[in-house]
Amino acid sequence: MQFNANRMLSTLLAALFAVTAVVTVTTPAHAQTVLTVTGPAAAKQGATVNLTISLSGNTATTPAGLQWTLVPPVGTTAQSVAATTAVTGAGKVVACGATNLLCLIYGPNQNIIPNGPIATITARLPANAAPGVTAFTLTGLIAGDKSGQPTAVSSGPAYNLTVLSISDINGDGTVNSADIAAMANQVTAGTCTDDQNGDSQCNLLDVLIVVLRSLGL
Ligand SMILES: [Ca+2]
Ligand SMILES: [Ca+2]
Repeated sequence: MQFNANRMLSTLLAALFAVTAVVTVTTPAHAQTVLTVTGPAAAKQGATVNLTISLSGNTATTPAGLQWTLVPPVGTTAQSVAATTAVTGAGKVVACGATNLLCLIYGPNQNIIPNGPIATITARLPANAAPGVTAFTLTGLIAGDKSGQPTAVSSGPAYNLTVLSISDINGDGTVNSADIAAMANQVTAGTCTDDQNGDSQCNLLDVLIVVLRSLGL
């Protein structure tokens, strides 16, 4: 009986090893080029946000160049675009359209674009952006290898930004008496980080605007 049990155990282990070996052999080993956009979890209406475009899955031969279009919430304007040092170190430059954020990374060489952050885009949210969750997406992706041939590229997980009301002084997602007090404190303390009406100063009028927003008006 003991012999049979040991034999059965040996047989099971052998079968498990065989299955593991098959799985190991048949698992695809190819990498896929993936572009991802990330940024802060939350920002206030009218705020400037820094967005990072990152690459993963490069290989020894691709990508040598990339193209994408960043589609931000309506009304968002791009302030600047910069390649990371990893990209400039590979002899590449980044260029984007002024209005449509169609961007290219290319260079006079066959160097491969490295994994990790590849470009930083600074954008300003519209002052009237609707509070809540809004998405930035990457579309129109094109990748080319060092011979100029197209290669597979896809976009990573969606980047969702929570837009906060400009009157949500403490950034907790609601506008209430705490924000009124915080705005009043900025006036009396002479600090002014949350100017409500765009006149570059904080005074009674800014407090009254926060009061109205707290009332849902
Ligand atoms: Ca608040
Ligand atoms: Ca003001």
